[in-house]
Amino acid sequence: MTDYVTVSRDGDVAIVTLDNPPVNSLSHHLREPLNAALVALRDDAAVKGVVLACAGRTFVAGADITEFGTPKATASPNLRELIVTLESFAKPTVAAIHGTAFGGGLELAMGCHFRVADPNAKFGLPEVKLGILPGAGGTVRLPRLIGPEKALKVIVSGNPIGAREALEEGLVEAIFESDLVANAVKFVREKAISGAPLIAVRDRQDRIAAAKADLTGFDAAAAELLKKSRGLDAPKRCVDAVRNAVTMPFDQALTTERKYFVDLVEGDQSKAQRHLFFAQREAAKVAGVGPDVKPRPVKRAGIIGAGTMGGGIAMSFLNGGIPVTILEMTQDALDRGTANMAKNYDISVKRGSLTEEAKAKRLGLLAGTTDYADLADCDLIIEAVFEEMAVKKEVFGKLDAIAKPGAILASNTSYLDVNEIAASTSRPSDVLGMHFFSPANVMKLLEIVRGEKTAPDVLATALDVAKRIAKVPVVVGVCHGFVGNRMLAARSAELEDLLLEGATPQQVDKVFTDFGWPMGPFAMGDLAGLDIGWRNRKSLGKTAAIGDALCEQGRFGQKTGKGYYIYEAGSRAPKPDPEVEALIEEKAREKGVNRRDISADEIAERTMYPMVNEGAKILEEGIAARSSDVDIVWINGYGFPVGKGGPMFWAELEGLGRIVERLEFWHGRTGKDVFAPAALLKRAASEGTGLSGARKGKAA
Ligand code: 3H9
Repeated sequence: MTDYVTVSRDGDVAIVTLDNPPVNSLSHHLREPLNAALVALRDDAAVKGVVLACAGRTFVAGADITEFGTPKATASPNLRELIVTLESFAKPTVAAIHGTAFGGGLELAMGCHFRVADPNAKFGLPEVKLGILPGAGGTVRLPRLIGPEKALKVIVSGNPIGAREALEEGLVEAIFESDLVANAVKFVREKAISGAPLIAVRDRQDRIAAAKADLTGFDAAAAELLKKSRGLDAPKRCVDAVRNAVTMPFDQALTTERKYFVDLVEGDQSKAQRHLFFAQREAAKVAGVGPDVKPRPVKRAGIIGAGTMGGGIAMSFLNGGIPVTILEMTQDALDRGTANMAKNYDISVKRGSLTEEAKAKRLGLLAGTTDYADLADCDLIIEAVFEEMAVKKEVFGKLDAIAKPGAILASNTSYLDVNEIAASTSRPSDVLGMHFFSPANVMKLLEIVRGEKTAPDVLATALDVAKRIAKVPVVVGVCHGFVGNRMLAARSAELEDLLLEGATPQQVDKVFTDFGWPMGPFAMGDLAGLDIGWRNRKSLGKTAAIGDALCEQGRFGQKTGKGYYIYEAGSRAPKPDPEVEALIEEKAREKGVNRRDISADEIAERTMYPMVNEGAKILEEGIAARSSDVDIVWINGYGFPVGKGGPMFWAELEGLGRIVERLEFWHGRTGKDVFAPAALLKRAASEGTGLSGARKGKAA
């Protein structure tokens, strides 16, 4: 017995309790005593049955991810060996599951003859989200318990199922409303007394028999699931492995699963996805906001503006169970906004992702008003009005007058100076930015903008609210465009010139989609509406020869059927348009630019390297606290491909030295600022520290 594993007795039943906080992951220091305890119990004739349970907030949440890539990951006893020990028991074994039985935790539980659970327990094999597949028999045993098609869905999506579903599907044998371990003891004793034959999961054939005879349904389900695999290798391997569970003998399928696991875990995609797992958790840790800083209670949120953004933000709060008062200038605008929200919920109901009851419950939490006084009881008020400083200041002046003491005032600004907004109130310490991304009810990212005077408990509240409304928060400092939009501007800076110099929109977009972005920048512009940027440019006195000419012709993108591409009626598929190519050539002639062939490498270098460069400047200035925070912004707000781990992680794989060298090349050739390598980037490259370890300070 050790601190990590204790064995106690209830008569002739042994209870093995694992205790490896915070989530009972299967670290080597736990596996060793666990295996020893199991071997002793297996050989102890006085023990008639065994309960495997966990202390703390959860059952085992998986293998210890921090061990991956270290000798500890494979040191004996490994998880597969542990499961073999469990499966060799001639007396009944039961896993008593509360919290989350995830990954290796569920695999361990499937090594037992039986599983019983708390009603709130969740079961999942989320390995795919780490770029791997279950590597200790999960793909071979789960189909034997719940059937290959259901197992496929659980494994390829990585999403958990609840206790009731697990019971219906046959993954667990019983749910106990209370006294889980005591009931598990009773359960296993009854099994021991009954003397009924014990069948290990590996020997079960009943649930895979139908698929063995005919895999047509399985293959169709797999093809459907793989449509969402976005260039990632792990989902494909999950499908192969579950298929093998049906077509191969157990041991062969297990060995093949292991091989797939090793290949994936050593690959860049999994490294990237594991980086993101820890990066997301790191991002929630904010300097000056320790566990002693308590969030303020938020029982009601106020949202100003019921347009696309305000409506989406309001829906996020309603989805998180937080009542909302939404304000618009006129009753008409308010009615339109709330009708849009109801329409969005209707779509979810039609799709089957929301029930009518849930929809009614959410809308029941919504109150509309045209009177600022009705926001007086809100604990947090977020404005999503027109992106102009004077308008924002006017709104904040009104809020300052009516909001109760201690209420938090947030701006959803995408670019503006939060310090200036805060200074327009009498309570700048209660002000911060909460920058949502469109569509706000869908996109996960929340940039929390910390002003100079923002109080620590105000930040803590924003972080707490983000968790309640299922957003991924990243705290950033004040600058034009914060982290995401500032880097986006750098990524976009060369787009017009690339077209003028010889590229086509489709050629540029292909470089992006080949890289793994869901869309290229021109198709994205067409989707968002080219008139937005046009208006913005006009207000700033800026021009873009091609972008402006398209808008002057009424080519605003998808909504007008034409933009950088042409769209057939009712279609969202971009088709290259010879008229656009002619227009680009004409603009190049006017500007005296000689068009030439532009390679895919050049396009990547002139768009993605400046994006990384700007990220390094952002780190140097302390606008983002860590390079991994920048990655989280881009993964959750801009569709950066998950398998590449975010721009800063990707940059390190690409080679910082190479990026600096090419930036210098383009800087020398064009003299443009976007290519001037950031001092921090140069230092990280020359000192070999990587971006996360790079020193901040004077230029190299
Ligand atoms: C696997 O099992 C492979 C096998 O098939 C094959 C092997 C051969 N390891 O998320 P939280 C840390 S792959 C190490 O904030 P919550 C986490 O970093 C694994 N550390 O809590 C954080 O640390 P810190 C498959 C882990 O309550 C702390 O625990 N399993 C692990 O919001 C608290 O985490 C998974 O992918 C781990 N496995 O959520 C499950 N898990 O405090 C991954 C967590 O220093 N885990 N940590 O920042 C989760 O999904 C969530 O942590 C869970 C709890 C839902 C369990």
